[in-house]
Amino acid sequence: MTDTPRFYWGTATAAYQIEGAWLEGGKGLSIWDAFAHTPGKVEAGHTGDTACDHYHRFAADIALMQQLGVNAYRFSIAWPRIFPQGRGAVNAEGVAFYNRLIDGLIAAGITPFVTLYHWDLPLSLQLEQDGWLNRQTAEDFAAYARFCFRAFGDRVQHWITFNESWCTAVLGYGTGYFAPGRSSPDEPYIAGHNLLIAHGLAVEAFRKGGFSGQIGLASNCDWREPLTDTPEDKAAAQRSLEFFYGWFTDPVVLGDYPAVMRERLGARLPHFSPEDQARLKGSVDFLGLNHYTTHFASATPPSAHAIAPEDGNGGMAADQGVYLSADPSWRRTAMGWFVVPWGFRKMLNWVHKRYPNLPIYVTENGCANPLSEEENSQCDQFRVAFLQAYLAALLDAKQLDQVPVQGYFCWSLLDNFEWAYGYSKRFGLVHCDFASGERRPKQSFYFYQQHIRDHHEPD
Ligand code: GBH
Repeated sequence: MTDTPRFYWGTATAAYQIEGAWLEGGKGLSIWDAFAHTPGKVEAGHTGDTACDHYHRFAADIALMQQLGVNAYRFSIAWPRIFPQGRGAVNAEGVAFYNRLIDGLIAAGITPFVTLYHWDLPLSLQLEQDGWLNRQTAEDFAAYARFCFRAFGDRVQHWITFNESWCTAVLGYGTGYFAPGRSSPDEPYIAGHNLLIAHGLAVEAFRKGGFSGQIGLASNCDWREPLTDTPEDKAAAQRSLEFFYGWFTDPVVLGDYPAVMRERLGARLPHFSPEDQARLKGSVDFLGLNHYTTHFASATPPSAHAIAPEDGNGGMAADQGVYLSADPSWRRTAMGWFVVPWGFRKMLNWVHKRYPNLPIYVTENGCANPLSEEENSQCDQFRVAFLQAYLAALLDAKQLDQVPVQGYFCWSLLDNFEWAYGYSKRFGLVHCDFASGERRPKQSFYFYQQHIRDHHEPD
């Protein structure tokens, strides 16, 4: 299969957020099944038990993507569908499901980008060995990854090992907002370390196994704009970006954590053995960036409009010695995230400058539309305006700044299970009625369809 460099316009989803069928097809339980079924963890007690029922409706979803005109689709494989207990016996029905999905995409002319881990760790690995706090989980991940390369690698040429390790580490082990719901100052750095080791082991299996194609990570980062142009605030913004994107990207490109993390965290930040380091350095063929918002960063508390560290940052802001704030004139999405398209352009430039020579895929970008507007109609004007502005920023970075961006994946194809927010936040280009499963394209769907037509790059 040849892979000529061309621009990929796609959409993105994740298994637990859309598949449903939580007890079907031989699937084992994941930490998200357990977390969502724990009272008080997810808004309104929502779970991903049925979600968008994509497990049964995937063919209709492929047809929707064909109508949209995307030439790529990023989805994740549910590890517990392949190995219900995390390791050991393979579940053939799970393998068959992803074979049908991948074959259907290829028949529709859509290139699959496969994420191996989008947060749904097999529950048994959590209960038996403390999940990502234990290096054994990294070994188990590598075995699962190797199985997927063998099973699907004849058709899948684009692999993403981990989605947003920052979220797993900080929200899963720092604030406890996400599964497995742990809350500790130090565990995020231990979990993050084992996630990186798992990535290194999987990439080693990929490369030594002689599989063709590209492999990388999808890491999230919000832009940090210095609040003032003092050297202190500029350093604070840079520090914050290194603690955010650099945490998971410096090791896989340069071979170790950013120096500023070592300085500030001391013994709280684990060390890589020489073998791990050798495995990690240069272990990505591309950089994946999930980007949603922007904040100001400063070295001293801002006089106003500060964002409490509880807002998604856990204790990490204190570790960084950074204060976050925002401009009160910035519009906010239904998540409360600020809409700052120029931050996206700066973010892309920062990534390219720190890690030159690597192609970049924007593996996620999108917004939750304010519900009042969306519930009444398909007229998601807010999302249309958001995409218009963020896509313009993307093209500025690509064309004017020469940042080597090779793809953009809009989050998300469908309204879906938005983690701790349940179904209360809608990110889809397509409206999903969760009671009936009915799908209906929104105005933003037609906007993105037209955008893709206007920016099609011939193969
Ligand atoms: C992604 O995470 C996930 O990959 C995806 O599964 C999810 O559905 C989607 O985005 C939408 O949430 O509170 O102002 O400090 C998003 C990562 C990390 C982006 C935290 C916003 C904090 C904003 N998010 N960040 S704030």
